[in-house]
Amino acid sequence: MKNLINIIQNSSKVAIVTHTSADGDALGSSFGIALALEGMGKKVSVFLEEPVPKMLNFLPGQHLVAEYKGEFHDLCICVDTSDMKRLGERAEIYSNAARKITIDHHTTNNMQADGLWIDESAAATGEMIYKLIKALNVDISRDIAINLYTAIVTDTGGFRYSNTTPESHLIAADLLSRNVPFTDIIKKVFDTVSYSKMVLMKKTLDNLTLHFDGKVAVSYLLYDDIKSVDAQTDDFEGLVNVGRNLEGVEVSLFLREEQPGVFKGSLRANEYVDVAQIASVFSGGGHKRAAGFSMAGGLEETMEKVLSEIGKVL
Ligand SMILES: [Mn+2]
Repeated sequence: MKNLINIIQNSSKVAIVTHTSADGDALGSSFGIALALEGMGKKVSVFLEEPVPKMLNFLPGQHLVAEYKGEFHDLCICVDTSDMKRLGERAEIYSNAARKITIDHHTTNNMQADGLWIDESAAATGEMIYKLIKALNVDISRDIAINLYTAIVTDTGGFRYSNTTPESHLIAADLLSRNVPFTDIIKKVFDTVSYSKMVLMKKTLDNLTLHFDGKVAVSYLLYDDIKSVDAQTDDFEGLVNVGRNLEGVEVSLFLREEQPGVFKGSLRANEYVDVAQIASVFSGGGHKRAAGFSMAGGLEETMEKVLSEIGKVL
């Protein structure tokens, strides 16, 4: 922390970067630290690969988003990112800066930095940014609090995931005391659904079937269904959980026809089935309870093949 503070205090032109497809923690951490540094009188720019997603467009600090034109920065701070590859086009901003700081909570981080702070026990990078801002002796404004609260609430799934700690709640409590509109934030990041996603959810429910005495749920979306609503990638997020959350289900399989005749499969297990092992049969991979694969073939054929592998494990 002393090292980080020293580097920050001796810098004046600071770039902030985070991973591609930036989520609530990535953006909340970026704008949180950016606003704090702006408050310290530094020239701060946040560089993003994509526009801020609609779901997160309420985050304060977006006036600091800039377009990189090859200018020099005496410091680049990279947040919530474990690997240079995840910086996409902006890797050069980080490599070209005179000094570099990386702040992250991923278990495997291989970034090079003058100031490297990795804390795997942090539920969100936002928790680390909170501690850093406190250590910098900068007042946590309402705008900073909105960013850090969003970072923590999204990475903990609304304090539901097992990464949530007593400290997550203590930090969130302090942030809430700064008049954070938490009901609005939670509604925006968890409950609000785009029309195209709602249509896809309806189709996913319509197509849901149960197998193996209700232990396995399968659903799918065909290429034409997806084309008909002009779906965005994040519209598919969580659709595999429709089946997974059904009482009695152990394994949920969700197939979406990415290209005609090519299915992207998502597998989720609740308690005991190792779905990574099942995915590996089809050259896929992932974690024990969450895995994926890609397979060419017709719908019936693909479903049968995967069901037969699930049956073996059950
Ligand atoms: Mn994170």
